[in-house]
Amino acid sequence: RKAINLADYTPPVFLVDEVALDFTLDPAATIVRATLNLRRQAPGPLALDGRDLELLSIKLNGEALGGNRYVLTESSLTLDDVPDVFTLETEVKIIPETNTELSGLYMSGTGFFTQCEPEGFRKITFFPDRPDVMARYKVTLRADQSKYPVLLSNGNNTASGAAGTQIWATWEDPHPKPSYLFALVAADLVAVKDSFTTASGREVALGIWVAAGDETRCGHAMYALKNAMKWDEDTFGLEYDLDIFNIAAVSDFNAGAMENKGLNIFNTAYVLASPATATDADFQGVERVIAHEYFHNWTGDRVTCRDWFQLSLKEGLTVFRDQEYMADQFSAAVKRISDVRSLRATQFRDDAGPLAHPVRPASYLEINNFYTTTIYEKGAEVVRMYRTLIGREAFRKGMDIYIAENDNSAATVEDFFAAMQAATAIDLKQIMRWYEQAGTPEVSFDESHDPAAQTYTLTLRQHTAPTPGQPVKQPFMIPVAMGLLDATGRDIHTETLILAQPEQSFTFHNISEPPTPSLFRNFSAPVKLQGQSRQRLAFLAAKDTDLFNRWDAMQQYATLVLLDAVKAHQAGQAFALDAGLLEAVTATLRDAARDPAFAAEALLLPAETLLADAMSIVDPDAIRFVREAARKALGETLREDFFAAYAQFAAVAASDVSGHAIASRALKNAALGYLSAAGDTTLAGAQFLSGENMTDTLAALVNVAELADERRDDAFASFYDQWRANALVLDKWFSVQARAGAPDTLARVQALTKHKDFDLRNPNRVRALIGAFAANPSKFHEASGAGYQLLADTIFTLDETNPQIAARLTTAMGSWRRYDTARQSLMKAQLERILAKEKLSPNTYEMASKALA
Ligand code: HT7
Ligand code: ZN
Repeated sequence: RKAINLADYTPPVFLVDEVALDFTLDPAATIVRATLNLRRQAPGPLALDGRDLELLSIKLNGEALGGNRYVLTESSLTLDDVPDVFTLETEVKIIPETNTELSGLYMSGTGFFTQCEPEGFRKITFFPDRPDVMARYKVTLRADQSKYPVLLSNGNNTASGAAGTQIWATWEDPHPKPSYLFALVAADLVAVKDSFTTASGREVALGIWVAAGDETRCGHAMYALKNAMKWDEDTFGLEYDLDIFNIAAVSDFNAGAMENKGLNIFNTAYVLASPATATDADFQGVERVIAHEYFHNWTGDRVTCRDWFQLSLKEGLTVFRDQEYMADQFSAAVKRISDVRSLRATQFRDDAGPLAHPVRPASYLEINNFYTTTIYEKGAEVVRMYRTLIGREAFRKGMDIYIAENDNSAATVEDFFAAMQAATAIDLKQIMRWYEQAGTPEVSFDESHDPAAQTYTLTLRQHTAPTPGQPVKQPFMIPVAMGLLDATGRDIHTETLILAQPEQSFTFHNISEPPTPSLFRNFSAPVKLQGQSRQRLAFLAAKDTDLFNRWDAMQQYATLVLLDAVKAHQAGQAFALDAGLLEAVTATLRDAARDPAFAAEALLLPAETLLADAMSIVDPDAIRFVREAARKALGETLREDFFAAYAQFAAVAASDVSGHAIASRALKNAALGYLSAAGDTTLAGAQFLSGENMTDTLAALVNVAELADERRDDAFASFYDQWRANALVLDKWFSVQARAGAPDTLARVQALTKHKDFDLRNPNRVRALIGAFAANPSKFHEASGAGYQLLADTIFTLDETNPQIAARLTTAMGSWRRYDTARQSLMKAQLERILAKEKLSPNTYEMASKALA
């Protein structure tokens, strides 16, 4: 497959105004009849996309066409000689039961489901499968009533009936939409129903459709849906625009969920939650994803993307919106901390490697490979920077303009820029570089204080290292939210500076004493700030008025001391706990009651992957050794305090999922982690046995998993016995084992790939075992290379059934050049083996070849 380039975009030759689809659903032979009303926009032939379709008949304006009137290839149907306005009818056969890619129409557990974004619709019928062709859909579904009693599609159910053993239903969607937002469900499901009254008084019927027995675990999803609907009205003035909103849950799904117009399809992992089966993080995941998909109704569905290069236009904006929603539900600072933690752990790493790409890529081989943290999370940071630069009021005005100007159309990143620019007098031109250039800018600073003039001058410099295909970078427009602190920690000045040049100086007046600058408050730009001394970090960690920067200073401080400890360990020296780290952890712990959710975040040491990113040659064993030694030393030294915190925060009901309860459990389980690291494992064992709440049970199990003895084996055996029938909980059983630091993890994961409950066809299970293992730095990178072999073997097999997931797993070896020569050659050999595979998918080809380039 050849590269698709943004520069080659041309508008569609034909638009489709209306489409009528008629499905006779059968797992082995589904018949799809499509009637397209087409209208010419430009000279040229009609070229329709189509893959894995058996063409049964084709008619133009009612007249059957012979084989000489069209050209059929593996991926297209082209008609040269067609009028400017006409109707095309096609009839195709497809085979849902053999569709293991989970793109298009496929079977899963309870019945038929679709996934059309980005290019799945072409596996259902011949169509101009591109987002700038927006049509009105009328869909009729026919299926065996006993097996598939529920028939759903987009929009409103306008007619239904039965004929013998078959039932049928017609759905009409009044809103024009691109093909990627089409959906159908024909399955044996039950509904949890509710309703929502919009701000203007319209009643919307809400349904969450799940397998029988799962209705009891839909309460949080329904709560989140109604809450998100209200929030979007209150925050952005955006009201839902149909009379029905349905969500259907499916257990085989390549991603988290899909925002199909009026019929969202969800991975069960983001619908089902009860305190006994889902962790607090799962509850928050459900709420976040429900809100995210709902918010797409305006930022994605009503205003969609012109082409897939604009993907971040809907995804970055919608992630920003879900981040803001979640920040409003709980603690804004803690939400920001956890978002930045994950941005640094995933996006920063990608931006520094061979798979780095801009928020708007210029080229791709396979668009499925571009659903990345750069498009989503860095894209959200770009939207946030607009708001930081122009302020909340102008941003809201810009959003109103964006929606009004682009409603019912397919927009570009330039359209979003134009709307924001129209709302402010600040010249935003340079912000476009964030869409065009990959890489994470590094910002350094110098400062000087003039006591006589009472001025303080801050000089900021930015530099961005080359990324593939972009050897030279132009300066970014970087908002620097900052404060100047006096010696007591009081803010004497706050401002948002704009750093737009490679180097810029800012002078502040009436500054009598040398202040301490607190830069990039609340993480005002996705950059790496360099050159902060330990002394300064310790001061900011204790005093900064910005909660995010207090946390960040502590993280940066811990990173510096742990990296020093890694060097000492590599030089054969014994581990010694840094006094400043001990002091900071002690202060956090003793002050935890003030804000337990924040304290729980602050108590977590930087992840192994973050420490790895700061090393020129990554030493995964030394990193793990040192991080564990620090946890053990802190646990031992502060044993009394950790026990006290554990007891203090233990008194919350197992069924309580309020913010207070979640924060208490987080703090208690952070204490449990340190006590377990210090060898106090009885507490974890007891918590595991008494657990009626999955957060507590799993936190205990994570610690027990580190013990390579029968206590661990008994715990996993009993967990398995209790939860074997619950797929989502069993996923946890797999992933805790794959993430463990115990010496035998690799062997256990190898054995688990043969377990009867391991299933390569189920993406959740693959992510739970193989994805989790590939994210376990010291075990995946075991010096023998057996971890790489295990991953590559999985990719090899999986590429034949589900190339999207296979390609995603391949990225785990993307950073191979960062390791020692022995590991480099072992990873490289596996990537080469994958690349040499016969009939390798374009998905995996793109990732493996770019990783090796
Ligand atoms: N917009 C959706 C993306 C998505 C997806 C992409 C590729 C393969 C399967 C997929 N399922 C959903 C989800 C979202 O970002 O909201
Ligand atoms: Zn999305």
